[in-house]
Amino acid sequence: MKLTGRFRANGRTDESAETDETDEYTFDDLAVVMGTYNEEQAIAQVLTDIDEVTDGKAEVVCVDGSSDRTPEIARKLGATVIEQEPQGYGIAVREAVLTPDRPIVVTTDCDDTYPMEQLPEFLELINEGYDVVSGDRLYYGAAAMPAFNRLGNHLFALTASVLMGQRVHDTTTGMRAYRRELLHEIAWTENTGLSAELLIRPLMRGYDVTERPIRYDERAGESKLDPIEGGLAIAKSIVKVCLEERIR
Ligand SMILES: Nc1nc2c(ncn2[C@@H]2O[C@H](COP(=O)(O)OP(=O)(O)O)[C@@H](O)[C@H]2O)c(=O)[nH]1
Ligand SMILES: [Mg+2]
Repeated sequence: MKLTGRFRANGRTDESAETDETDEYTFDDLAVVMGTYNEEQAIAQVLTDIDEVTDGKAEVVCVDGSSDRTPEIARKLGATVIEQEPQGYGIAVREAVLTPDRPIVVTTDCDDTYPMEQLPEFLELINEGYDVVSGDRLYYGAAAMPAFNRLGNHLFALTASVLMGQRVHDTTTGMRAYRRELLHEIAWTENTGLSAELLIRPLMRGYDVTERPIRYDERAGESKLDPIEGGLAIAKSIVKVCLEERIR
């Protein structure tokens, strides 16, 4: 486990920053978490990919609201499954990110769209000192994303950038790595807009956040988010969270 930490942008230094400790986080320190809602077409592939890439070392947590075989498949493949009535993306993902005891928490969707093969790169960036590493799907064009969603995601990122005064490129990505401690230091309020909130609050509080390009694949199974209703909720969350952080 890594004990070192560089000077933190929010003004704190990790306790052992002055020691010569050079150990780094490994996959044994990593938990991959997700909300799962009727994802039986995708879950086996997603969990197998995580297992292969991390040599079976990452802990996997699924917060599940399914009525299909998703939780059964997840348990069979070694994941911890927390059952929860389906109440929306953010209610599930908030529970998921707060569950692991491991120091690094990575989120993903359970739809086979996110590149688990980039987990080593995300871990490496945390080891370099970042608090949050955020996957930017729009960098490579996100051709697999419906055009309406792609346009919406560009607009969300632009709006958030203007309101924050810092350029971000993908505010609604499902794939990020976080230091566990920051997930517990901040109070999370959003549901559909949680993904944006998980980027905006750390950024506006001075944590070290970086975006990295990721590939984005065709989804296996149906999307659980309505593009119009969900898009409006996300836009509202972005404005609300940015304003709250400004006056904090
Ligand atoms: N447990 C739970 N998971 C959810 C809920 N809504 C969405 N999810 C999961 O959250 C992730 C993101 O949803 P997804 O349909 O991929 O959204 P999209 O990427 O915008 O199309 C997926 O893994 C879903 O299964 C919910 O109400 N409860
Ligand atoms: Mg998805």
